Amino acid sequence: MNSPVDKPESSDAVAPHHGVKDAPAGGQGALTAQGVYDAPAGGRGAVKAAFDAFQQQGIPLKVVRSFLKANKPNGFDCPGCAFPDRPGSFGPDSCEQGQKAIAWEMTPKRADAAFFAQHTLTELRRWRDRDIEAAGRLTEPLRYNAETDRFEPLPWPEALRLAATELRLLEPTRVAFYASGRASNEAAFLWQLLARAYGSANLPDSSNLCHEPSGVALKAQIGVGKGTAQLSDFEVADCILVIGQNPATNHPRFMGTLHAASKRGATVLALNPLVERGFVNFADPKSIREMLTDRGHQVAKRVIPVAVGGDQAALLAVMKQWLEWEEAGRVVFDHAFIREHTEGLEAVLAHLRNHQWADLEAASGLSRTALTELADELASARATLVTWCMGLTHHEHAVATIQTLVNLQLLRGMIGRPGTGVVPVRGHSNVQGDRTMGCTYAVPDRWLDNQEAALPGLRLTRARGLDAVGVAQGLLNGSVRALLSLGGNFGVAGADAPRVLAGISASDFTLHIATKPNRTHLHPGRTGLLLPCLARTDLDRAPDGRVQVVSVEDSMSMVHASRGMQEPLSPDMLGEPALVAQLGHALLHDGSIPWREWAADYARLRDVIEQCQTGVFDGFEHFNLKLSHDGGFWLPNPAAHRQWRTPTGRAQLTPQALRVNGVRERACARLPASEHARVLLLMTVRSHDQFNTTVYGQDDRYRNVFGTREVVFLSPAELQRLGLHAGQKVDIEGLPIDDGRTRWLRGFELRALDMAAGCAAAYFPEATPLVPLGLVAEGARTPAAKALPVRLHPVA
Ligand SMILES: Nc1nc2c(c(=O)[nH]1)N[C@H]1C(S)=C(S)[C@@H](COP(=O)(O)OP(=O)(O)OC[C@H]3O[C@@H](n4cnc5c(=O)[nH]c(N)nc54)[C@H](O)[C@@H]3O)O[C@H]1N2
Ligand SMILES: Nc1nc2c(c(=O)[nH]1)N[C@H]1C(S)=C(S)[C@@H](COP(=O)(O)OP(=O)(O)OC[C@H]3O[C@@H](n4cnc5c(=O)[nH]c(N)nc54)[C@H](O)[C@@H]3O)O[C@H]1N2
Ligand SMILES: [Mo]
Repeated sequence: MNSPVDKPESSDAVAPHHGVKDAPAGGQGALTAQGVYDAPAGGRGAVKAAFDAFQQQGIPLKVVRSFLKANKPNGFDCPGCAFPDRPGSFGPDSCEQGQKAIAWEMTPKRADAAFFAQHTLTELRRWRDRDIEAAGRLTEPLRYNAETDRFEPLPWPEALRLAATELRLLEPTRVAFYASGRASNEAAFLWQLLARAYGSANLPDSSNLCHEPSGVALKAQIGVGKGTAQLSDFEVADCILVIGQNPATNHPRFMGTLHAASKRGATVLALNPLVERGFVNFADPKSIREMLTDRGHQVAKRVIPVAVGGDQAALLAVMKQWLEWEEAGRVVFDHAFIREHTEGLEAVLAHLRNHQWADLEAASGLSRTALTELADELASARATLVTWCMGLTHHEHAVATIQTLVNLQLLRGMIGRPGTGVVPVRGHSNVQGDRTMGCTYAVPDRWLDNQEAALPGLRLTRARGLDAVGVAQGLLNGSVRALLSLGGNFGVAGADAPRVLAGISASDFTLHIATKPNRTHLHPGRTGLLLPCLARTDLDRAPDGRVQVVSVEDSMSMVHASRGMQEPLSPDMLGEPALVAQLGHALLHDGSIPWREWAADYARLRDVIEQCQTGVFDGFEHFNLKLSHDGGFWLPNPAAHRQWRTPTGRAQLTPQALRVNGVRERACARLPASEHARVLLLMTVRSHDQFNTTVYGQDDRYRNVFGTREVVFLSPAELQRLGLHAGQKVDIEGLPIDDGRTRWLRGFELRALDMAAGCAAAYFPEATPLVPLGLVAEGARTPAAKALPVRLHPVA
């Protein structure tokens, strides 16, 4: 028996890497004498940081030419974000962040049997997340040995046999198959087929933790849960509203698009509690002049410092203002569009009339003047595009906010013509494709029928499975007995990390398919397997030596091929589709599924995927042929053509009540009134040196943080109001809300940052122990990790 819990479960959840510090490193040529990074976002600093990343991994510069291939025809899809490629662009169409992801993946370092022979899991669990992953690539199958407390190598056939044996002993409905959004379409298709043919529909995915509310909101209103615009729309929009998103760090290629838009005179507006540097000062690494001068450009005309969770109020205020103007004779709405394409107008207007300006101002944290200015800016635009990311989805009222946003676009006919649209900017490079491949806990019957028709003899479970929160809860209460994962870091990426990790350790079986070790892997179940796979940059060869190609779908529904280029570090690293197929063959070989033929030739698998997509997602006809086209092909989005696949065939204007941060009220209800003013809403955000739970370094240069991640940001005014000062150490008390549990992070350092009142920010994943498992977006169950009620206590 392995110890189910590292640390006794207590209210004192402290980040395991607590207190360790790195020296500042990388990308900070522009530090002033006061240690302030005052260069623009992007620019020379970005180029330097990218090269540093390769150097730190010990990757020779000649390999760096490889990134010239990222996001190019015949190359690999960048393993970073899901922002689309610039077709026909010259030079590397990858960014600092993409290059960090590539360098991190192409590293020659190995977390092999020799590495694991040196370190027990008990020891490794004390390492920081960064150091665990920095050990290098997994190169051989490993099994946990509880007696030695180590991962030890075993041959592939044994690993597969063991997995099959364990799974046969378990009740399928108690087994979960998690997928992170990096898997290719082919691997994702096989993953969901494996799970459902085995009898489990428990297919949680990283989307559950990410853009689930966007999909839910869009599907209900416009009939499709995906964004409606393409990259070309950004070239003709005259207004781009970016909400709850930090593209300079998380989608730098989008920054280039915004930069170009603002240079040609389009208005870029950012709605964000944090004045992110990219919006106010950004130099495009592709602009020779800006690189020579290292001078940036103000990309956003305005950063509107909305209160955390106050976006819906701000959007309602805009529409209320529009309505008042309409009633006074200024035409703002697109009446023809509303008549022809939508329903629900009257109810929406009735709600708008009822909202009180004072309530909207208070909830949005914005003055009437700021709200009116925003309303005017949007009312004057001819073509408005709206994009958003986690600042909208990680809230209890995320779905309501996004639906309010869709209402706003519908009122002015801003969906389905050039330069307009609603665009949830996805996170992982293939998170959208994984969903298209049915890798989720609930799918249309047609999808299942098609698979059974394509594969005679096959029977798939028809159940609706558990989502990510459901699986985490199941691991805590013991009803979920096994966790299998295709990438990701389930125990750390979800809520309540320390408790969920303990739940994973207490399970019967864990199997992780991964490129690098991470904290979740260090919590094996009674039987624990860790299986190495190839990454995007690696050459994936079929048994006959041919190079295999996989496919991915970006955030704007372009499907294209990805072909690795680096010789794998070890022959024991398998392509993800081949690995999942081998697992399928070991577990289910009744002949209905030609697992091994597919493993040997992904093109044959794509022919079946094409068949299965009939009547599910349009655009997969001649899949293999279209994949060979440069740049791939677009999956048509009916809403982009003003076809609404809703039950009535019309786009839905849905009335929205004003939603305030209920979580703050619930936390305050347990405190004396005198304490209410001390309650802040903490958002967990990404630094510039990480990809989700993969932490590349300890710097966040745009926010002037070097050598640490254990910081809490507050506005200078809030610091003063609370009698605190920058540099001071505090304990963060995550206030009990629904489960009565207090959560703590100890010894974080206060930092001042230009941001809205009433909120604080700390980094994900360090702050994940503060996220209560039950605190989720209504209707989508995404952890509400951007509004955690906290109090700060100075450390003596
Ligand atoms: N380099 C790099 N690229 C990435 C990732 C990465 O970690 N590193 N992660 C990928 C993934 S999976 C995703 S989902 C995306 C994430 O991309 P983002 O959503 O940009 O990432 P976050 O850091 O979570 O940033 C959230 C932003 O929302 C703002 N915000 C927080 N609360 C609110 C609010 O209530 N209202 C508004 N209007 N804004 C708010 C924060 O100030 C911050 O600017 O990036 C993807 N790309
Ligand atoms: N508090 C808080 N929590 C959050 C968020 C937040 O903003 N705040 N953001 C949420 C969001 S938006 C997301 S998307 C999730 C992310 O959640 P996950 O997707 O579960 O986490 P990642 O950190 O992206 O996973 C990294 C691991 O994936 C593995 N990996 C990397 N590349 C590959 C590959 O090509 N193949 C395979 N098989 N494995 C690979 C490596 O082992 C690496 O350690 O986290 C969520 N959690
Ligand atoms: Mo994400």
